[in-house]
Amino acid sequence: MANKMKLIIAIVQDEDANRLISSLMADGFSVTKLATTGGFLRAGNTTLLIGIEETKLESAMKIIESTCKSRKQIATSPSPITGTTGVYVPYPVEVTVGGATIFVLDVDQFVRV
Ligand code: 2BA
Repeated sequence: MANKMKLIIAIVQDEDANRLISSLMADGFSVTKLATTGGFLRAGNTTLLIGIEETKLESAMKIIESTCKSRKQIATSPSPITGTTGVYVPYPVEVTVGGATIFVLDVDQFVRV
C-alpha cells in the first residue's frame, strides 16, 4: 500500500520564504508558494503548500522550525476610544509574528495526471 500523505500549510514571513523554499527543495520536498495577506496586520505573508509522505513529516517540520524566525512588528489598529468626536484614532501596537503558523492535514487523494 502507498504511504499515507500529509499536506503542510505553512504561513511564514516573506523574509524567511525564499530560504525556506530553498532548504525544502534541497531536501527533495515539493513546494507551492502562495502570496497571502495576514488578516490582523493586513500585510503580505507567504503561505507554502507542501505535500509529503507521512514518514517525512518530521523532517520537513524541523526545516520549517529552524528556518523561520519570530519578529516584532508594529500594527496600526484603530483605537477603541472615540472620544467626543466619534473619530477612530489609529495607534501603534507591537505584535510578535511567527516563526511559522503551521497546519498539517491528512490527504485523501494525491493525483497527478
Ligand atoms: P496576521 O493575521 O497579520 O497576524 C500577525 C500577528 O499579529 C500574529 O502573529 C499575532 O502575533 C498578532 N495577532 C493576530 N491576530 C491578533 C489579534 N486578534 N489580536 C492581537 N494580536 C493578533 P502569528 O500568530 O505568528 O500569525 C502570523 C500569520 O499567520 C497571521 O498574520 C495570519 O496570516 C496567519 N495565521 C495565524 N493564525 C492563524 C489561524 N488560526 N488561521 C489562519 N491563519 C492564521
